[in-house]
Parts: sequence; C-alpha cells; structure tokens
Amino acid sequence: TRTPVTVTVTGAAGQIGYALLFRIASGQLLGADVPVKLRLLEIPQGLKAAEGTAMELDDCAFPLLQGIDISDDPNVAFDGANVALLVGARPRTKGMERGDLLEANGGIFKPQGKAINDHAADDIKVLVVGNPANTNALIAQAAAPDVPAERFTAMTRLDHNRALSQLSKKTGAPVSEIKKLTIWGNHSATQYPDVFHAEVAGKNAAEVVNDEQWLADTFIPTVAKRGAAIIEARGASSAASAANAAIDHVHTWVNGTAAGDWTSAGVVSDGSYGVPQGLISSFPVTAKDGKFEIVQGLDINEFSRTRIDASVKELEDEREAVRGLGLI
Ligand code: NAX
Repeated sequence: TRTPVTVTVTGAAGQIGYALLFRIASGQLLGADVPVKLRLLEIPQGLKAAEGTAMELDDCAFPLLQGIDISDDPNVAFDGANVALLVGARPRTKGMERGDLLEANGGIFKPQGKAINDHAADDIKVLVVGNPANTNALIAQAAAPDVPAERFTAMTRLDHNRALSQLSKKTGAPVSEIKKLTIWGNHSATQYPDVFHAEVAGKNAAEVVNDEQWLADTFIPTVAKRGAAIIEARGASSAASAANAAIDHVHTWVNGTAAGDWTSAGVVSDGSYGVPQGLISSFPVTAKDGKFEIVQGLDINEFSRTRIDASVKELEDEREAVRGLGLI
C-alpha cells in the first residue's frame, strides 16, 4: 500500500470546500489507489462547521481516507502538507476598493505562504482558488522563499472548462474532441480564452467556428463573465464547478496531460509570450512528472495579442499594488 498524501484545504467550511472534500477523500484528486489525510484550515468562526463536514466525511467511510485534522492555525494545518488547496479568501464587499481587497487578502495569503515555507513537505504543490487568485498566489509564493516558485499556481481551470463547454455547444462537437484551448492572463473579467490554436475533432477551431464576431461578442464575454451569470441564476457563486476544476488542476499536475493536448493554469511566468517574469499568469501548459511546463512557440495573432496584453497589464497593476502595500 502507498503512503498517504497529506492534503490541506483552507476555507474548508465554505461552499467550495463542501463540494471539494468528499471528492478528495474518495480518490478523485490523486487517484483511486492513493490514500489521503485531510487537514482543514478555517478561521475560528468556521471551525464548528468544519467539524460538521468532518463528521460527514467520517460517515462516508471512504476506504482511502486515513484521517482528518481541523485547525485554525496555518502552522499546524500545513505541517507536512504535500498538496495545499487555498480556497478561503476575503471576498469583495460593497464599497470595498481594490486596494482594500488586496490588503485584506495579503493578511491571509502572506502568513499562509510563510507557514507553507516553514512546515510543508518538500514536494508541496499549492493551488490558489481564493480570489484574486493570481495575485493571492503571488503573495503566498513571495512569502515562501525556500519553496521553488513553480510550486505555487492559481486556478484558471474553471475558465478553461467553461470555454470547452461553450465551444462544444457552438460546434456540436463533444468536449472530448476539443483540444488545446488556452486561457491567458488573469482569472478575472480580462482573461482571454483563445481558440486560435485549439482543435475541434482535429480541425483548427477558429476555422471551424469561422466567426470572429461570435468570438469577440459572445464567446469571450460569456466565458469571462460566467461567474457573474452563475451568481445571478443560482443566488450563490460557483461551487461544485469550482471544486471540480480544482480537482482537475491537481489531477493533471500530478498525473500529466494527454499526448497532443494541453490545459490552462496560472503559473509563474518565465517571460514567455511577453508576460513579465515572476507574474502568476494563465498560460497553455502541459504537465509531466509532476511539473507544469508552458507550451512554447505558439504564434500570437493581433486579435490575441491585444487581449493577452490587457489581462497581463491588470496583473502587473495588481503586483504593483501589493508591492506598494509591502505584501511581496
Ligand atoms: P465561502 O465564503 O463559502 O467560503 C470561504 C471560507 O473560507 C469560509 O468558510 C471562511 O470562513 C473561510 N476563510 C476565510 N478566511 C480564511 C482564512 N484566513 N483561513 C482559512 N479559512 C478562511 O466561499 P466559496 O464560495 O467557497 O469561495 C471561496 C473562494 O473561491 C472565493 O475567494 C471565491 O471568490 C473563489 N472562487 C474562485 C474561482 C476560480 O476560478 N479561481 C471560482 C469560484 C470562486 O468564486
């Protein structure tokens, strides 16, 4: 039998946490043969609800689940962690300026980054889900100088999956036949879902669609504003689909991408495609042997260039703001 993998989930009592924990414990995150230990991190007000979720996890009698610990102390929750899913964050409330939002989240992600630095296992992999995800990931990464920077990632897989679904509806091809879609930039309304290198049943997706107007006026805004549309319809933000994307992100990171395909993830830029080094920006990535790699050498047309640059500019502004606040 394999040694258990320790998975720490922050914001465990929240709605994404509730949709995520049962799937991790059932083996969907790492594989049906990998035992897991769960560590739940919550703020003091969330501890009781986290205990309730832990009771339900017990009641599932998952064969792979080898223990659940709950804490409000990051130093305890990240101790020995192999995978950390940073879901808990400070949401934007009415009248809150962007600077206030970044500062409030800095107060969460800086100490969590430090705790990961000091206590996590050597092979720690971090996925930041809590918004603003890219910049929160940057803050945590900057607070963890002893951890290789590429172990800190931000989630754009939900955007990727939303784009797959929209393109499938438009073309009539099943999602299984759509490859090489890319989300570029920030997980925000400026993100750019790119179909120019994508394939639909082996053909170039942009040629299959053959409708730049639809791309600009329907596809891109539908994907970028899907989160708001879910809130409008459901009265609450995306939870099960966000948890599903977090599962996909880590599963791909650990188990690799299929030959002839790639996915999207917020990873530390190496300067590729004109994205300033060190920013955590979404790129087309492959995964192999537990490492993401940015797909190199794609031609970026004018349509894409403008949109990638605009989203990257927003990330640069966020980086400037958190620098100004002394958070990185
Ligand atoms: P909830 O408000 O339901 O849950 C958040 C939980 O985090 C709460 O239980 C809260 O007590 C806890 N928490 C707050 N500060 C904490 C801290 N310092 N340490 C540990 N726990 C803490 O939010 P939920 O709907 O679960 O969403 C969580 C985050 O995911 C939000 O920031 C949200 O914006 C973000 N999302 C990111 C997405 C992405 O694609 N990257 C999509 C879905 C989602 O909107």
